[in-house]
This record gives sequence, structure tokens and C-alpha cells, in this order.
Amino acid sequence: MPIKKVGHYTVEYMQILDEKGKLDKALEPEIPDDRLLDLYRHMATARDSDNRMLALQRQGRIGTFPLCTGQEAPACGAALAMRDDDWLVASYRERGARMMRGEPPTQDYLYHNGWEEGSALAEPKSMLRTAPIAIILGSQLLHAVGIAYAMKLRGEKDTAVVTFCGDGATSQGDVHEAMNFATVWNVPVVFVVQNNQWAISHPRDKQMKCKTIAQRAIAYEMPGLQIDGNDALACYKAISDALERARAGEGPSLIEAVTYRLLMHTTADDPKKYRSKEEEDSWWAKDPLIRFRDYLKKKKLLDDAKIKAIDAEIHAEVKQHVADFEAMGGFKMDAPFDHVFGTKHALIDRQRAMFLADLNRAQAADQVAETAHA
Ligand SMILES: Cc1ncc(C[n+]2csc(CCOP(=O)(O)OP(=O)(O)O)c2C)c(N)n1
Ligand SMILES: [Mg+2]
Repeated sequence: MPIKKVGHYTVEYMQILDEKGKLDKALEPEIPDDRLLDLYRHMATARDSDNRMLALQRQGRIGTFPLCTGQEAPACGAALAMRDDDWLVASYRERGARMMRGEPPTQDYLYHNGWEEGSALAEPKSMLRTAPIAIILGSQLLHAVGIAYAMKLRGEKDTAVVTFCGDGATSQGDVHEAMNFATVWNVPVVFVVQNNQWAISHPRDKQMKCKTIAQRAIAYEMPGLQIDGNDALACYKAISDALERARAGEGPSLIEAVTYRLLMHTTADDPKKYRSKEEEDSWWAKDPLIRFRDYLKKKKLLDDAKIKAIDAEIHAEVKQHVADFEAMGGFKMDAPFDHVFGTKHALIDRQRAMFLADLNRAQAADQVAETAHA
């Protein structure tokens, strides 16, 4: 019997606005001017917040946090492509997307200062559907598929889920399970992998043999596309197209956004220990924010004076959010127990009582020690 070909594949790459600012007119998405400006505003706000948070962390005014500088395009592009009723199930680098979907920036500061209240949605009724930040790599993809499955069971039409993870997270079993079930159940979910070349100090080529992450989609029988993740227009278009397919009942898609983490993994990391300045410089030259800003300048939506004014406004807003955060108080030490289940549960009540008893004992011991010291 001759050996037959039972499968073959190609992996496509999409770029609309290249590193030099050259635009592919045929692929340019139609986005109203105010939405384009909103996209710039949020990408720039995410960048400014990163800088501000970094300064706060160095001054001991906020805890360790992950930076999103250089990775604003996939997150904000996704938020622009999404509708209010869709769900965002993100990882920890999608600062811009969270803000764009209406999450108060103070939530981000609370979360990264260790307050559980940072995970709670401030006004659940008016809040756009945004899941809490996920730190356990890949776990959120299972949640995303679960939410998409629930949408299907409930007969929700026209809603979909966008979920994010990193290149390193794709080595987790959870990611395989999520992608497999998403296609088996044909649920409306878009998987966006932010391939930023590194999993902390571990380079991409040491964690996977495959040349692209997008090609993994073929094994699950879903569309897979690699895009320039520093090109905001490509991010918006690829995610919009995938959302359209999901809404039309055509199931999940995988998008690999090729990008770069321009700063440290978290504030506890020093990338100089494992990557070269040449490598970093080559990616600064592809900065997604500058590239998109220059596109808007060419479209005459921005000029230097407008950019200066918007950037100053953003800076003042971020400063105000930090002031609001620092003025907050009244946090509950036992807040985590409030959110484990949607309804009360005897086991959780018992654990909360044990935790509070321990806490009271520790605080009383501190008091005794302080009094003795005085
Ligand atoms: C299940 C699990 N294992 C290990 C970690 C520790 N950890 C946190 S971030 C990280 C690297 C993740 O790399 P990648 O998925 O590429 O995302 P990036 O940080 O580059 O955005 C690791 C190993 C974790 N959070 N969860
Ligand atoms: Mg990574």
C-alpha cells in the first residue's frame, strides 16, 4: 500500500503596520477615529502605569508586579475588538486590556500590594465581564473554556471569550486540555498567546522545539495564525476575525502574537543577567506604542502638540489613581474567604474561623511583645 498524505499544513503570519511604519492598505482594518485614539490612549496609559508602578515599587510603596511595557498591542487590540458582553480571561500582563474594559486602575494597585480586594470587581453590576488576574500559568485557559461552554449551554448568542497566556505557559498541561476541549465542544473562545520570547530567564527555543506556537492549532483542528504582536492593527484585526468566527458558531482560534517584554519579568527580576543589550535594543526599535502613534500622526489624528497634551493628561490621571489607592484603607484580612464560593459553605466558614483565631493570637502576642519592649 502506498503511504498517503493524510494531513498537511501551512502557518500564516500577519503584519499590517511594519517596524518602519509601512502600511498594508489591503489589510488595514476599518476603525472609527475615536476608537483609534482610544486605543492609543489606553496603550499609553498602560505604559505610564508601568513606569509609575516601577517607581512606587522601588520606593517600597507597592509590592512586586509584572510589567507590560512592549506588550500593550495584543492586550489593547483585543479589548478594542471585544464587545461589553464578552469575557476577558487574562493572565498578568494585560494591564491595558483590563483598564480598557473599565476596571478601575486602583484594583491593579490593590492587587499588587497584596490586598485581596484587588481581585474583587468594584461594581459587579456595571462591570464589564473581566475575570481576576491569573498567576497560575495556563489555569485561566481552562476557566475561559468553561465560561465559553457555559455560554453555549445557556444559548447565549453573540458572546465570546478572549483568553491570554504566555509562550512558557503553553508548556503546561492545562493549556493542552483547554485547547482540546475547546475544539471538541466547539466553544466560542479565542486563545491569544503572547510570545514575548522569554519565560522569566528561559528562552523560547529551550522550552519548545516547534518553530511557531500557532502551528499547534493544527493538531486541535482550529485556525491558527501568527501575527506581529507589536503591530496594534494586526492584533485588532486577528482577534476581531477570530471573534467573528466564534460568534458565528465556528468555534475557537489560536493567535500567536510575537512580541517582547521590554523590561523585567517582574520587579524581582534583572534581565541583564540573561539577555543582551543588543537583543533588547533590537526590540525597542519595534516599540508598538511609537509605531501606532506614528500611524495616527500620518492619519492626521495626532500631531506633536496633541500627543504632548494627551500624554500629560494620562500622566496626571495615573498620578491621581495612585493617590486614590494610597488613600484607601479598611481592608479585611479574611477577604479571601469571601470569594472562594459564590454561596456560603460550612468548610470555608470553619477555615475562616481558624484563620481569624490564629490572627488574633498572633496580634495579641505582638501586643505583649511591644508592651514588654516599651
Ligand atoms: C503553574 C506555574 N508554574 C510556575 C509558575 C512560576 N512562573 C511565573 S511566571 C513564569 C514564566 C512564564 O512565562 P510565560 O508563560 O512565557 O509568560 P511571561 O511571563 O513571559 O508573560 C513562571 C515559570 C507559575 N506562576 N505557575
Ligand atoms: Mg513569555
